[in-house]
Amino acid sequence: KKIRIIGIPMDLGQNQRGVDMGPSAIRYAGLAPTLQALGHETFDSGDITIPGHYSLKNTSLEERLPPIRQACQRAYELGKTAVTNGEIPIFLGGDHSASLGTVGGVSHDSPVGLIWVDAHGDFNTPETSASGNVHGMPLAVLLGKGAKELVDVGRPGAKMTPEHVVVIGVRDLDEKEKVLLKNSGCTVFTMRDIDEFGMRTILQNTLEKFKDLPRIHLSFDMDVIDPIEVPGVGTPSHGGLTYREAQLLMETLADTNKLHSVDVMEINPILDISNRSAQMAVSLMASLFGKSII
Ligand code: DIR
Ligand code: MN
Ligand code: MN
Ligand code: MN
Repeated sequence: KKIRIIGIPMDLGQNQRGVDMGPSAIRYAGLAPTLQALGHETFDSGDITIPGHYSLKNTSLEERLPPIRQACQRAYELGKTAVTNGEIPIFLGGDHSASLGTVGGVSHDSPVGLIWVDAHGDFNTPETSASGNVHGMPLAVLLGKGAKELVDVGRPGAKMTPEHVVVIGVRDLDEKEKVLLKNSGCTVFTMRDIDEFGMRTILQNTLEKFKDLPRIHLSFDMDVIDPIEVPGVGTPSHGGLTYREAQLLMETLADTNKLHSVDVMEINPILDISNRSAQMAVSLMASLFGKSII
């Protein structure tokens, strides 16, 4: 396969420094050579320029919206170009706000099934958000809710319908966000569901839901994995996926041959231990792109 690597060193969607180094950390952990060893061709577009980056600290949501919008617009365009050229883009975050651009771009001409794997719902709007951080909002934006300048990135209006969205691994929702997500029409598999039914059943249900969709976009927030295994994230949340559960998700998606595009988000090497989280991300990508144990 032809794989397009696109770095999005976005850090304006939250308040911790260092998540902009996520793309470098994942490259340093050997993403491209690992994929090449599996027989794929890789192309690296480098990093998107994030306007206002480094200079917009401690500013309001209003001030951050224009630069976030601009960066997401660029992510949209690069995603659109990659899939038009028959490449599978891997977007490297950066905070998760960038995905409001990537998902729109890769679904520009036909719908994708979106699997949002995250400790959080990312379903806040400026009205419900306690933090004001855009990385807590991108899934709502993709469904057309929230700041209009974000909803209209790439093309006007919602990019996803709720029937095409499955959320996996949530365990940390804000109170008002909980109501929005519950009433959104998206399918949500919480950590409790994973505990009760197991990752295999959750994935079977997800793929059954997407059986008529030929393409899947995986938006993977690394904070879905337990912080014992992935400490390098800005908003760690206890009680997360094990490494093996995350691997099973990747292996199962690889078997479908439907992978269209992927986001690997929220790695912050400043908060990490010896780049472990990026190494984890690379080994997950290896499984997603076909590495099998035997
Ligand atoms: C929280 C945290 N719900 C917020 N969200 C995070 O700021 O809206 N998303 N960390 O990944
Ligand atoms: Mn997220
Ligand atoms: Mn998260
Ligand atoms: Mn986040």
